[in-house]
Amino acid sequence: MAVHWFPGHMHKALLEIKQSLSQVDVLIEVLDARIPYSSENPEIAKLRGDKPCLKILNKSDLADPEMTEKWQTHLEKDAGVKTFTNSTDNPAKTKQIIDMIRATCAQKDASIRSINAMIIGIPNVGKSTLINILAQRTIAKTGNEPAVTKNQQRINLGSGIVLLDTPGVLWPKLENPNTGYRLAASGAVKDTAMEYDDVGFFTADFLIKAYPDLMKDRFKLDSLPDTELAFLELAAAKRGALMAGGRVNLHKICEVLINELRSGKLGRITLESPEMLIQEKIEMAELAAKKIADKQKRKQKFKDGSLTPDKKDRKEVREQKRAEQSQRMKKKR
Ligand SMILES: Nc1nc2c(ncn2[C@@H]2O[C@H](COP(=O)(O)OP(=O)(O)OP(=O)(O)O)[C@@H](O)[C@H]2O)c(=O)[nH]1
Ligand SMILES: [Mg+2]
Repeated sequence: MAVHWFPGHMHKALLEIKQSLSQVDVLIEVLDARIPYSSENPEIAKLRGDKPCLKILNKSDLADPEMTEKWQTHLEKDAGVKTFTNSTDNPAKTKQIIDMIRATCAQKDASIRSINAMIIGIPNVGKSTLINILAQRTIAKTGNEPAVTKNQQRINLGSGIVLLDTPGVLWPKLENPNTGYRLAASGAVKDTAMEYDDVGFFTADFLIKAYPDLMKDRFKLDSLPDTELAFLELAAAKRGALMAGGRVNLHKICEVLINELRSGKLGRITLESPEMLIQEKIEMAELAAKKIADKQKRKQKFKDGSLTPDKKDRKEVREQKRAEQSQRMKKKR
């Protein structure tokens, strides 16, 4: 199953973000530091043009610090992009964002006096929490579930900066299925729009390969098995996630794994690296090229008149029926 969640309110919110973009001096894209690529909105990337963009790697307290550094270097290769790591445990550092907003705008146009900054990002990434820290008061509603903010909200920070809080949005088509799983694992997708088991298997497969020591520690295992299924079975036995008769409750252990990942109990984990993404992009491009080639082949066959076996069968049946019909007509005459 590929994760898909794009309800009506998100469609509307994405449209409104696109409409407001022209009045915005600087775009603040709040990314999840655990999934900096999967949490980046490709629709906005297409529309941003040369508008300055500050990418906040948020929830960095939950991410692998070494990977966060790698991601910063990778993201800043893009012209006009600056990055900043942020988490709620250091509000004094968070306030540096205000200076960065000013500096970013001054670089582009020194004449800008009043700055409009729009905050965008996937659901549940911490946009409203960030705004409350910058505004030094609880002005935006927050909550540990996706889709808390439903409408745009303007917040005047004083000293010439106006922030626009926006509802968390995903995008209509997740080209890379792994992106869907990572978004779901991080908590950006509503529970009812994902299967815990699918996301749990995907996550377990990644974790036993990328963070084996953290998994051994957390589930008190001497060694790790090779497959995600065997790992989940062992973890379930350790946590008592069993059904009547002692059978393993895979659904339960998948829920445990995802919840502990989201809350940081498994340790500081990043679910993707720049290298993985480069590789996945190549694979997706190959797949897309194959699809186009297959389609062209089908079109060519249609032009040549060479029919597929399936179509041939149907043609024969049609011709047989026509012959029978014609026989019946002849008999009537
Ligand atoms: N560990 C950790 N949790 C955070 C951080 N920032 C925000 N959160 C938590 O993430 C959850 C979501 O925060 P919100 O600010 O409501 O997120 P949002 O992006 O506005 O979400 P929507 O309005 O639903 O799109 C809350 O439970 C916050 O406490 C952070 O830096 N670290
Ligand atoms: Mg919000």
